[in-house]
Order: sequence, then structure tokens, then C-alpha cells
Amino acid sequence: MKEPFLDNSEGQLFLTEAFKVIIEEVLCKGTDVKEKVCEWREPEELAALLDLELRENGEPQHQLLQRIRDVAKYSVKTNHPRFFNQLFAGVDYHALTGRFLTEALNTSQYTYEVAPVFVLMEDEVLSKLRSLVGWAEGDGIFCPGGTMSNMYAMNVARYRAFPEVKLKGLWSLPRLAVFTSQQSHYSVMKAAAFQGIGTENVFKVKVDDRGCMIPEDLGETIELAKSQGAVPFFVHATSGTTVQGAFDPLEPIADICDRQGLWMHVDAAWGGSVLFSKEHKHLMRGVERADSVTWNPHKMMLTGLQCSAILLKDTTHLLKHCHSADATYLFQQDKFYDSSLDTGDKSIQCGRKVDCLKLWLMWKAVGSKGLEERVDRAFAHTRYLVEEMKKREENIFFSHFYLTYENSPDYNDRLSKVAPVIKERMMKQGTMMLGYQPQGGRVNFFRMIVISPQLSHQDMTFCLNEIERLGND
Ligand code: ABU
Repeated sequence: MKEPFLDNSEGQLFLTEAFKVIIEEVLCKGTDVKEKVCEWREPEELAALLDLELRENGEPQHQLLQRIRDVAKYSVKTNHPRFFNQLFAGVDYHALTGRFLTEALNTSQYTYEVAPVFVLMEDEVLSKLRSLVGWAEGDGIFCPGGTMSNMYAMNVARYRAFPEVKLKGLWSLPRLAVFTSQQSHYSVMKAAAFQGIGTENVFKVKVDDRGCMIPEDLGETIELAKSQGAVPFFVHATSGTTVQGAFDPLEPIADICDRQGLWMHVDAAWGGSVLFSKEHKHLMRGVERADSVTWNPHKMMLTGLQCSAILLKDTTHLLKHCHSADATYLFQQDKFYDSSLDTGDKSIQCGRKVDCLKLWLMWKAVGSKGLEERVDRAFAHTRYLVEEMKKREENIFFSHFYLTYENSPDYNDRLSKVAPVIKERMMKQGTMMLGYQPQGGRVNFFRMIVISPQLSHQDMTFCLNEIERLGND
């Protein structure tokens, strides 16, 4: 078979047809409340439907277009107003345009020579994010997700405390200790494992009823770790925990970090966007005292996956010193332009996807004011939802389930099975998607994410009605 699209115009024709499918299936049907959120199939059936096998011979264009249609049909419609399942949802068309353009330009963020526009753009976007944190200067890069951003913070913090680690490795280190709340993201554990710190050396600090770290317990836990011979170096606070959306009190945490000489990291992957909002930014009061911040605009800002920044207050090039390997085929020091523009060696990756364009284009389109309104709208959605749930509190106490099992010794055990059953039903019927989890002393409960600007009160009311309908037996 001849190489397809030797003639570019044929390729462009195919792309035009494919775009029509994408717009129809993903962006029209995929955002229409009358359509399903997901078209559930068991894995074997789905694999057969998709005809996944890769063969010797290529397929004709019309068949490929059908395959694109199938991929769209059987994929979850995360742009759908009734997709409440993750910390991302909805669609921003400017950001989406940026995502398409990024793909079409297909470059890597590492050097000015292959990504001149994006090197300058990343610098501008990061600088603007840093200024919202309250830093006039600093450093940072976009990373493939919040977990990676958090890992960067831990790695750079360790490097600041023990620069010899880069050359000599773990042999040169004492037992190190990390501190984070009981409800922080699991990436802290991953980072400790990945970096050879050890998950047993992640000390979990108690939280209050609202899921916020208790600073007094942080102080006590640090002393406990020291008494066990560990050397504290890193406190990982959270602004917007993954399940409860709790904001740790940053001022008292910063006081402790100052006193103890510890790196303070704020994982604001979820909550960072409140910094756009005059009404809600108080939730992160004290963030400017942190050494590093993780912020994922792909969550509350809707830039699309992935867009996660690690921001640092540092102005001494710690990020570069910590990660550089000075590849002479990429980062030549005798380049004809200022080689400090080649930011790639700050990264632990080599090739790095461009993640700044979608955010930049969206920000240009709606301005900081528009992003502020987006955050405020998400909070207003949450308030509406809480009020609606309060109105239904009575329904719970008169429900068949409650009346039957209220005094049963296995009440909690039975209750924990309710959310998974309702989840299965919603997915098989395709009516909506939301996630569940146990947490602390609570058995499985639903977590509903209401950030999409396309979301209406009717969608949220539908969701509550639908939970009642699906669980009505
Ligand atoms: N940090 C990723 C969170 C994923 C989610 O809960 O949607």
C-alpha cells in the first residue's frame, strides 16, 4: 500500500471530514442533555465493537471515519453537563482551539529554536500565575499533571536541603520526613516512593471536621518524627483536597515551616483557581509564604487536560540545578541566541508537550475577569446544590432503606453498598456520571463536581432526582 497523504491536500480533506465528526459527535451530541453521558459496554463487547486489532494492511478513509465516529460514540462525554465525575468537566472552546493548534504544530517545549512562541508564552503565563500567588519573581514549568507537579516540589525541596543528593544519591542522606494531611492527595505517597524517601516517612497530620490540616498537630508530628531520628524537610499543604475540597490554613502552617526551616509546598491543583476570585481568594491566605505551588488550570479553569503548573518562589535556578543533565545535542551553550531561553533542562522529561497555549488563548479571550466569574459561578453552583440537598434531607429519613435498616448493626455496611449500585445503574443507563468514595469514618458517598459553566440548576436538580430514582428499591 502506498504511503497515505503524500499529497497534503488529501490529508487536509481527511482532517476536514474528521473534524466534522468530532464536532458532531463530541461537541454537539456530547454536550446535549438529551444524549447519553456514556454508552456503557462490557470490555469484551467493546473490544469487539471497536475492532481493535492492528493488521498488515491499512483501511480506506471512509472506514477510518467510521472508526473515529465509534471512538467518539463509546467514549465518555466529559463535556456533557451531567458529567460530574472528575475534577475536570465542560468545554471551553478557546482552550479547545488552543489544544487543536498545539497538536497541529506538534513541537516540544524544550528549546527556543523549536518552540520560540511557546517558550515566551510559557514564561508569560507562569509569571501571571505566580503574580496571583503573590510573587513578583520566581520559576516554574508546566508538567504532565498535578502528581508530577507535586513530585517536582518534593524533589527540589530535597535538593535545596541536600544538594549532594544529585551526585551521590540516597547513600548521602539521612532518613527524611515529609508531612501532609490525612486527606491530601495520594501523589505525596507516590512521590515519597518514587524518590526513595519511603512511604513510611510520610507523616500524616490530623484534620478537623472540614478536612483541614490541624496546625498544632503538624507541630507535634514534626517533633514526633524528629524523636524517631528522621529529618523533616518538606511540608505538603493542600488548597482544595480531592474529595472534600478543604483548604488547609496556610498562615499557621507557614509559621511552623519558617520556625523549623522546612520547605512549604501548597498543592493547589484543585483549589488554586480561587486566586482569581476576590470573593474566594481568602481561602488561600498565606500562599505567598509558600516555597512552591501546584496549580492545575485544567480543573476549575477548564483549559482541558493537561495543564498543570509547578510554581516556585526560588530565584536561584534550583529547578535547573536539580534536574539538568546538560545534553550537548539540545542545549548547546554556543547557540546563536540566548541559551537561557532553552528551558528544557529544568524538566525531568526530555520532550515536553506544550500546555501553555490553551490557557493563554482562553485567558486572552475571557480575561482575568472572565476566569474570576467562572470560579464564582462554580462556588454558586455548590451553594445551590447544598441548599437543594438540605431540602431533601427529610426524604432520606423516610426512605425505605433508612426505615428498614436504621437500627440494624450492619447499617454502615449496607449503606456502603448503595453508592456503588447507583453508580452502576447510572452508567449502564448513561444518564449521568459522578464518583463515590469512602473517607475517614464515612462509608461510600457521592462526590459531585459542579464547575462547568454549561451546567444549569436543572442539571443539578436532575442529578439529585436521578440518585433517588436509581436507588429507589
Ligand atoms: N488529582 C486528580 C484528581 C482526579 C479526580 O478526582 O478527578
